[in-house]
Formats: sequence, C-alpha cells, structure tokens
Amino acid sequence: MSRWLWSRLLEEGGWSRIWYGLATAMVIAGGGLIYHQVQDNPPPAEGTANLWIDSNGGTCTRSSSAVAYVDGTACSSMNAAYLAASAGDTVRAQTGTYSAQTIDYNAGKYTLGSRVIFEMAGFTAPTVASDGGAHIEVRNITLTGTTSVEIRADDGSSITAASHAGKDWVFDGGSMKNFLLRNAADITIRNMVIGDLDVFAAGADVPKVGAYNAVSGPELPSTNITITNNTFRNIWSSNQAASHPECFYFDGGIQTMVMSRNHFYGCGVMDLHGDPVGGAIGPINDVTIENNFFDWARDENGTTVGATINLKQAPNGYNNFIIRYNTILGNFVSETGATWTNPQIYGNVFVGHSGCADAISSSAWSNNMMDAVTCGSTDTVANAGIVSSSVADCTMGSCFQNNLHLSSTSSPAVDAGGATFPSVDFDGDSRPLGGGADLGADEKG
Ligand SMILES: [Ca+2]
Ligand SMILES: [Ca+2]
Ligand SMILES: [Ca+2]
Repeated sequence: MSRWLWSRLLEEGGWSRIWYGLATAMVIAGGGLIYHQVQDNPPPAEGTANLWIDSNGGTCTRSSSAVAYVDGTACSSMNAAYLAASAGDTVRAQTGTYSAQTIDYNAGKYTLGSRVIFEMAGFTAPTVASDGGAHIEVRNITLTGTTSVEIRADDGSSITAASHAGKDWVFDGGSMKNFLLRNAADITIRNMVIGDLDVFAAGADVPKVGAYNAVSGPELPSTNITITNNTFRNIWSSNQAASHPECFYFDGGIQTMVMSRNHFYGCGVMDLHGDPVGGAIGPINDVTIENNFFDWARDENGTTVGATINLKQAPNGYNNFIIRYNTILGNFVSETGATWTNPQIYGNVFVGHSGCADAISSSAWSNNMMDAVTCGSTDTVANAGIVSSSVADCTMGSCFQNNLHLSSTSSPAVDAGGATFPSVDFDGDSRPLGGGADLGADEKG
C-alpha cells in the first residue's frame, strides 16, 4: 500500500473517514491499533473526468463515465461543476488562471453520500469561498489571494440553521496563503504549503479556525477540524506594531481539532495562538497537537522571540487539550488567568524553553525533554544538539525550515517516551521503533 493511502487511513481514523475504496483486509499496525487496509479506487484516468472546467465555460454537461475535455461542454466555475455533479464524480480543470471561486449551499448536494472530487492541478485562482457547501474534496489547487479559503455557514449575518454549516470538505495538496474556517464542520486540510504571506502588506488575516464573533443568533463553533502534514511558513508582518501575525490562530468554541505532522517555520510573533474569547462562544474543547515541528517564533526582523505556542487567558478556557510528541523550539506559554480542564503535555522535546506555562499544574506535564527548566516530575533536561539543526535567526519572509529530526540514534530522546504515544511520527513512520517511543515528533530508532 502506498504511503499516500496509508497516511489517509491513519490520519482519518480508518473506519469511518475513508472517502472511497473498499475494505479488503485488516492489518495490525504500530501500537497495536487495527486499521482497514483498503483497495484504492482511484480517480478516473488522467485526462478524463465527469465534468470539466475551462476559462470560457460551455454547457457544463456531466458525463456518467469519465471523458476527455471538450471545450463546448465544460463548466465555467467550480460552483457550476458542483451543481452539475453527482456523488463521487471527479471534476478536472484546464490549466489556467481563474477568477475567485464561490461555492454556495445547495440542498441537493448537502446530503451527498460521497464527495465531489476536484482534481485541480494547474488551476490557479485567488480564493475559494463557500457558505454552506458540503461534501467536496479539492486537490492540488493553487490559491494566491486572501482570504484563500473561507468555509462558513450559509448566512453569516444571522446563523440559525446548523444544517447549513459548511461541512465535509477536504483540501489536499497544493498551496494557499491562509484560510478562515467559521461555523464549519468536518474539515480537513492536508499536504499543503500554507503561507508565504506578509499579512501587513497584503492586508490579510492569518490562518484561522473559530466561530463567528459578535453576530446575532446562536453561535455554531467549528467542529471536527483536522490539519495534518502541512507546511506553515513565512507568515509574518513587515509592520508588527500595526499587524500582529502568527502562523495559526484558533478561537473559542472549537469542538475537536487535531493538528498533526505539520512543519512551522518563519512565523511572526507566535507559531500557534489560542484565544478563547467571547462569552457566548465558550471554551476550546478536545484539541490534540501532536507530531509537529515548531520553529522559533520571530519578530519582524527574523530574530527569535518568546512564545512559540501561546494560549491566551479567560474568559473561556481549555478543556481536554493535549500537546504531545512535538519538537518545539521556544516556549509554550499559557497566559495567567486561563482555565484548564484536563490538560496533558507529554513526550515533547522543547529546545530553548525557559519557563513552565502559567496556570497549568505540574501534574499535567510528563516525559518532556527540556533545556534547563523542567515542569513535571518526569520531565528531564536535554542536552544541546538533540535536533539536527536549529537556526536562531533568519531573514523574515524567507526563513527556511530547520531540520528538527533527532540528531542521532544515541540521542537521549530515543526510547525515552512513556506508555502512550501517537502510532506514527512526523514522517508518517510507525512508532515505536526500538525499545520505546522517542520524544519529540521524530521517531528515530
Ligand atoms: Ca469552454
Ligand atoms: Ca524508539
Ligand atoms: Ca522519523
């Protein structure tokens, strides 16, 4: 089985989130977990599709079997193709630069049994936005504008219909500047390059997951968000006093989010920022952050600054928040006043960490490897050189990725993990190798 397919099974939970394919066997994978092994049911042959998009459109006629491109029967937009598609169809696009795309709520598409697949290699557009679109997978698209992706509920000014939340979207491969998920459900962003964005110069926001703030009607926070195997890079502000960047922002009300196997570098001010604001929205719930590489957060000149992961204070807090098996250059900070229920911080490698997060009890910390200060009774002090390379400063906007794999199989992080760990590492390789799980995001040996 290809690594490509394995990664989907492992990341999506195997049983319920397989978007196509048939189970043919069961195998025992690392950690003793049982996954389906599936027979891949690939998209139609290269050069054929059920629907095509081109720059001048056409009759937008669906073919039940995949066919080659015909100028006169193509669609002029993603939305037109979506409206014409049936469940499981593949849409392809002629190579070109297109205008902004908008996909709207459609009752007939909201209950599709499988996604409409957009194979968008060669398709460049500024943005994809959707109010309540559902069951869509977008692959290998290039998005150049801000806000690159916005998925939200049907009506942002008066949210009353939970059934109209944007739901069951996958973005897989390609690149975007940023994204905004509001009142969205069952969203996956994977295998993408996200960033290369001066938020001040572009007048842009940072990648963000949350709920609507300050609108009338009930709030419908974003639910079941998976962000995996992406590169977040060079998201910064050339005027930090006027525009406060970070590589990823999440606010109150999130219900279930997993961030795994992402690589962060060139992030202004912070790599991650949680901000559970807004009394009606509620706390941040059930978040797991695992197997990520986090570079130093940086100021606008590229010099390292304080908080790689910064979780802001009340009024709302954090429930069931897990930070495990990450490699983190810099600090994890919980601001004074944040309320925590069941935080777990274990198995991480912290390099350059200078203090324990406020408001989190020492019992939440275990088996972390840290520089000079330890926070829990089973944390240990690391030696210099534990990771392969760690560059202190760079030129902001063009920072390059540190190599945060463990430096050698004799690293003290090797086999130093506890009994609970993710079943794969940053690279997607199985854990554990050798005599136990290795600390940090890389399983080395
Ligand atoms: Ca045409
Ligand atoms: Ca090991
Ligand atoms: Ca590895």
